Parts: sequence; structure tokens; C-alpha cells
Amino acid sequence: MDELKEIFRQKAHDLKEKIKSLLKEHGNVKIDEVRLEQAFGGMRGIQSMIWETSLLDAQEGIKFRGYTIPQIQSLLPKAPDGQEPLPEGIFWLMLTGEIPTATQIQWLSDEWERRAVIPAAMTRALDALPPEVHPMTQFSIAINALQVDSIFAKKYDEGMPKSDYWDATYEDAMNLIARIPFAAAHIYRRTFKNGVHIEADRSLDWAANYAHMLGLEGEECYEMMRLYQTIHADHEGGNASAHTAHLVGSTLSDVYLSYAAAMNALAGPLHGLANQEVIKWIFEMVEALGTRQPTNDQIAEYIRQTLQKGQVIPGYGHAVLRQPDPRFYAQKRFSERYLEHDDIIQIVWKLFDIVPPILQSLGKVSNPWPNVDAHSGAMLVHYGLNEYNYYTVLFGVSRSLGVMAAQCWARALGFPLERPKSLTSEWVFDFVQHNNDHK
Ligand code: CMX
Repeated sequence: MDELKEIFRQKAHDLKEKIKSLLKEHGNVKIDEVRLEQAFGGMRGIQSMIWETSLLDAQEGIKFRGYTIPQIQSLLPKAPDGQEPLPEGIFWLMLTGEIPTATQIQWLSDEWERRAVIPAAMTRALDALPPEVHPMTQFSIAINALQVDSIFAKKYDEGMPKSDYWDATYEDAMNLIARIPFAAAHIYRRTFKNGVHIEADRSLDWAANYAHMLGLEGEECYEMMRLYQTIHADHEGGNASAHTAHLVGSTLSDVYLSYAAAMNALAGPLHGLANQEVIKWIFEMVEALGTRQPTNDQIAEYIRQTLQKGQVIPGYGHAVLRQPDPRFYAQKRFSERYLEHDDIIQIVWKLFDIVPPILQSLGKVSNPWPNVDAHSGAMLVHYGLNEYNYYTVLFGVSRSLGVMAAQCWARALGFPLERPKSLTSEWVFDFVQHNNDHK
């Protein structure tokens, strides 16, 4: 058994035992109560699911196994001469709770490279699609096509015992992560580069090789991709994509099916698609104003016009966060180092000053601050990745790391089929009436 799998196996075994005795002694403890407005309001904030890999704090932002974004940037192994964390490290951390060594990360990088065998079913499925199909739709189809190689599905069919579910899930998760950049790069090149594909450079790490296969070259691009893939990896379990994976996985669908479902959720404009919406909106503004160097007053006026049209300002607001997203700051710091003089980056920074007070003045926006999507597009454009309807795929590739680590945990802890109770409005009216009558 490889070292990563053995560490995970041991930790999962120990935690499973602890949870068993916890539930035996304290299974009736209340950890939350549900208000009517939450039931009608997208179940916001209801504490009702377990997700091991990360936890979101409204003020401090995402913490991966207790480590903030600046901490993981400083602690996780980096490429030689690099300053940004390697995404291999965030996966190791999420799966084991331990900061890996450089040697462990080199092994993981090599292991993913070894597992990156692409089934012909995937390329055939993609190449049958017209190129105008949205890249996220192509991505979802590609992931479903990769499912042909699911070890879990095959072994389940052969009568695998429950005690082996975690093992087959780990194998699938590792294969999926290894293969997903190839699927994503294939989509980009077939859609936007006339099907001229770029051979993998197997000497590169996972993120750098993905950048390379897209056609983004050079150490600075690779560093950007390492950062991008690390910070988008996970955002606790309640967000739409992670929660979808959790729900679908709970039916014992294999990780390919649950991750494909997650990507369909990520493709919505209130979730992952916001990253393409941000840059689209910025470019529309630049065109409407006739300048790439608008003044603050021009930008403020354009924001008001967007709001008057009944539209949201993409990249701003969040269902949980109540401070600027630390992932926004991580990208800002990167851009201050490399991209300070880029006009579009300058606009992103101006928006950071101008949007929040305007949203605050509406009196209804819970969080006027930028989220992760507010910054990423400007960096991608700088490095030549201008096709913004591809951006959510980049986000999705990164999300595979969190979703796969979480699926391994869900299987190892033996989480059951998810099945919350729903109600009708009529039931609710009757319930409230009944409560009033008995006051
Ligand atoms: N621009 C304009 N209005 C906004 C807004 C924004 N950026 N963010 C919130 N609001 C509005 C909401 O539309 C809502 O208005 P109504 O009551 O008229 O419907 C009101 O403020 C209250 O909403 P909220 O409690 O602040 O926000 P929610 O938790 O309901 O929604 C989110 C959160 C992210 C969907 C919302 O802020 C939004 O639409 N932002 C823009 C899209 C975006 O950037 N999404 C990416 C989020 C990150 C991710 O999940 O990937």
C-alpha cells in the first residue's frame, strides 16, 4: 500500500472509531435548530453535514485542516525556485490533515503522472460534440465518459464488501485527479485552438503540466496556475458543487458520477460561472466607456447602471463570508508581484475600492466584499487565456482535489445515503397556525 493511502487508512480508521463512541454517548446532542426563514432561504447556515477537508469561517475565510490561505501558501511545498504552493500539497493536507514533505509531494506528482492514462472513450465523447457546446457542458460529459474506468463501479458489480469501499474510492479519486487536467486541456484546445493539442510534459508538476497543455508557458504562468489550483480546491461542504458531490456520492455512485454532478452545479452563474461573468462584465464596461483606464467616477456610474438593470455585480457577495475573501487577497498579492501594470488588473483593484460602499448603500446585501471570482479572470487574461467561457473549467479542475479528498473520507467513515426531510408550504402554514392556536 502506498504511503498516502496507508496514512489515510489509519487516520480514517481511528476517526471512525471515535465517531462511533461519540454517537453512542452523545448522539442526541443538538447542534442546531432550523428557522422557517432558513427552510425557505436556501438552507443557509443550517449545521447539518460533516465535511472533513476544510471549514469556512465567515470572518477568516476558508481553513484547510485548520490552516488559512496565507499559512498554506507559506507551509506547503513549492516548485524549485517557486513561491506558490503545489496543489499536490493541498490534496495531501486535505486527505491526511498533515503538511506533506517535499519528498512526499514529489512522489504524489509522479504518481498522478503515472495514473494519467486517458481512456479513448473520453476523447471520442468530446470529439463528437460541436465546439460551440459550452466548455462546462463538455467538461461534465468528459468526466462521465472517464467513468468507464471506475474501479469502484467494477468492484461493486463484482460484489465488493463494504469494508473495501474506501480503498476503491481512493484508487478512483487518484486516477480522476491525474486525468482531469488532460480532459480539461483537450476541451480548451479543441474548442479554441482548432483541435491542435499539446503533448503533456511529464517532467512538470500537475498544475504546471495543465498550464503547459493549455498553451500557457513559462515559470510565471506555472506559478499562477499552482496558486489558482490550490486556492480553489475546497470551500467546506455546503457550497453547491461540494454538496452536490456529497449527495450524489451518498447513493454509492462512484466519484466520476458525483464529481460530474458537482461540475453541473459549479456551472451555475451564482456559483462557479461567476468567474466568467466578472471578466465579461469588465470587458463590457471597458467597451462601453471606451477606455481601459476608466476613472473611479466612470466605474461607479457603470456599477449603478448594472444594478439599475436588476443585475448583480459579479464577483461580489457571498452566502457565508462577511469579509473580503482571502483567496481574493492571495491573487492580489500575486498580481502585485507580477502584474501591477496591467490595465485590467488595475480595474479589478479599483472595483475593490468602489463596489463595496455602493453595495452597502443598497441596505440589503449581506456581504459587499469581493469573492474569489473577482480577481481570477484578470490574471488569466494577462497570461493570454482570453476565452472566458472556459474559466469555470479551471475552477472545476481545482475542485476535483477537495471533492475527491472528501469522497474518500465519506466512504471511509461509511456515511449513509443523504435524505433530509422536505415539507410543503401547506404543511408549514398549518404548523404555524397550530402553534399560534396553542399559545
Ligand atoms: N450585486 C448586487 N446585489 C447583490 C449582490 C451583488 N454582488 N450580492 C447580493 N446581492 C443582493 C441579492 O441579489 C439579494 O437581493 P434580493 O433580496 O433583491 O434578491 C440581496 O442582496 C441579499 O442577498 P445576500 O444575502 O447578500 O446574498 P445571498 O447569500 O443570497 O447570495 C451570492 C450570495 C453569492 C449568490 C450573491 O452575493 C451574488 O449573486 N453575487 C454575485 C455572483 C457571484 O459573485 N457569485 C460567486 C460566489 C462565489 C461562489 O460560490 O463561487
